[in-house]
Amino acid sequence: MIVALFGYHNSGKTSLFEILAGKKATGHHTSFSGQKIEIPRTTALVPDPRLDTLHSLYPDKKKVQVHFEIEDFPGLAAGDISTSQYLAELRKTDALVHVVREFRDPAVSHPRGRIDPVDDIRAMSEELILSDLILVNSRLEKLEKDLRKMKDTEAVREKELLEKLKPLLERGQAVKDFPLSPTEERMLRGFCFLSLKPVVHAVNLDEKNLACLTAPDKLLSGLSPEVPLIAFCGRIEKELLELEQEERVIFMESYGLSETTPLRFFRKLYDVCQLINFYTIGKDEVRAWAVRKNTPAVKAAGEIHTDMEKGFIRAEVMTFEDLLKHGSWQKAREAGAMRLEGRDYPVQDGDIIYFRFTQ
Ligand SMILES: Nc1nc2c(ncn2[C@@H]2O[C@H](COP(=O)(O)OP(=O)(O)O)[C@@H](O)[C@H]2O)c(=O)[nH]1
Ligand SMILES: [Mg+2]
Repeated sequence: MIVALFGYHNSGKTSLFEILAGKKATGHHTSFSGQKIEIPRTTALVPDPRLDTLHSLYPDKKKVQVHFEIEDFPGLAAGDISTSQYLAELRKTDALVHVVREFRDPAVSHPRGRIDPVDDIRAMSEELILSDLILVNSRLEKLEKDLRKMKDTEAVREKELLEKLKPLLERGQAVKDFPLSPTEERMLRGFCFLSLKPVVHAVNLDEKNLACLTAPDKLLSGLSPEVPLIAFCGRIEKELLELEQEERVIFMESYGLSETTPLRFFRKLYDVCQLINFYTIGKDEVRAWAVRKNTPAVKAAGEIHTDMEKGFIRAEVMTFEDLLKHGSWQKAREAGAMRLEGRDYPVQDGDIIYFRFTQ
């Protein structure tokens, strides 16, 4: 899964990139000039207290966390986003993280000339919708031209769907607010609409507002409570990267912060992308896997290996809580905590699964 950090210049994208990677970026170069675009990428491990607990029960095995690819997009000036090359890159990603500046520092300029995170969120959301409207308009023009030359029922259907979508975008609504049937969703998939992608707004707080790290909505009055937010403090947290992990935790606790930014960040991202984790205890490793909510067991098996999906027999499942209560898979199984589930079983968050399959 690829996650884009994007937003205006100097909002703190590179700072957040480093915080999520857990280290300073070296040889980091984000640039955007004309048609050439450079987007550094890093692999970020998803912090997972449940996996840590499981691993503590099997300390001889390797611990394997879920990882995401994080991309540090070049900064935007106001109105910049409609440049096609930038958009094309953004469309390739799976989730968007809009980095929003709340910190005040006269030495760091803001492309919109003032610090107003609520207005930045509104403006950027509008830009995403606008970019989709431009896409719809140019596709409609092409379809109309083609249909004048030749009859094509597929093209007619696509045109009808886009014509329904267009007024919605013109009114400033996102594609994700438009209820789509599975067929319609398939028809639109190729467009990679930006306003259909999951979005989290990551607010880069001023040092003096650190107390709002877990409740940034208090600082952003007038914003709908449904807008997904997380907060971080680029300046302080970047300094913490110089410290060892344990010292970092002590420092954060001294500010009354029990949860790190990566932990809060990925929790919110999971929520917005509708992801859950299941776990496997293999011969050599204890491992976390991310899947969409309601993924059937057979597809979850396919995440591990295509052979497991093809030869799926059944899933042996227990909850994380049951395993923890009994101390090991074997003991929990003996106590009757293990269930047998078929291919359509919707995997639940925290399930520990052993897949039976034929090769
Ligand atoms: N005062 C203050 N400055 C910050 C904070 N976060 C980032 N900066 C500064 O703002 C500038 C831009 O940060 P950077 O992460 O490179 O932003 P980017 O342009 O979005 O990648 C740098 O000089 C940072 O040191 C913050 O929380 N407080
Ligand atoms: Mg940067």
